[in-house]
Amino acid sequence: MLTRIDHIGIACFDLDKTVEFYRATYGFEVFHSEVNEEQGVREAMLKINDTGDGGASYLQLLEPTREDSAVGKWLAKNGEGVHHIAFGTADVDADSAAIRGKGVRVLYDEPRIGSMGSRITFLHPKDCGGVLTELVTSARTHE
Ligand code: CMX
Ligand code: CO
Repeated sequence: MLTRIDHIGIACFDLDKTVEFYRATYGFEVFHSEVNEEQGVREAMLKINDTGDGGASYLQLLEPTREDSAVGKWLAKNGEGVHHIAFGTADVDADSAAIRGKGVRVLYDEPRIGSMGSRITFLHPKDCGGVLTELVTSARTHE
């Protein structure tokens, strides 16, 4: 069951500058940062609030590490902006299987590793009304 908005993914050209914008404008601080080479991103997670399911909601600021990555290609085409939304679930395997059964393309056969050791998969934006949609099980839930 999907129980929270886990994060909103925002693509940017300059992560440090974007982190500073969110700090100076809203007072949001970096909760966690990492490079995910498989996804081709350098990212910062800004925690916004805890959620009723024991998880939390974040903004995920994303800078591409290479031009041919998903975020690099998207930025070249669209410029900076909202890249994807992510729903949190205690069981990404069960939810992605159920959603695949409804005819929505799930991009990975097996969930991959996302922010903070989470397990993630994506739904094709063309099957979701133009919204790239991620499903996340946080490390706290699956460890
Ligand atoms: N939101 C909405 N539509 C998108 C999109 C996005 N983020 N990215 C691509 N599209 C659309 C394109 O506009 C294009 O549409 P048109 O054919 O109408 O022009 C179509 O999808 C195909 O796009 P593309 O540029 O040719 O890109 P690809 O097909 O190579 O890749 C996708 C698209 C979704 C398969 C790829 O971006 C992907 O695998 N994404 C999942 C991984 C990811 O995004 N990782 C970064 C975040 C990591 C994290 O969150 O931790
Ligand atoms: Co994400």
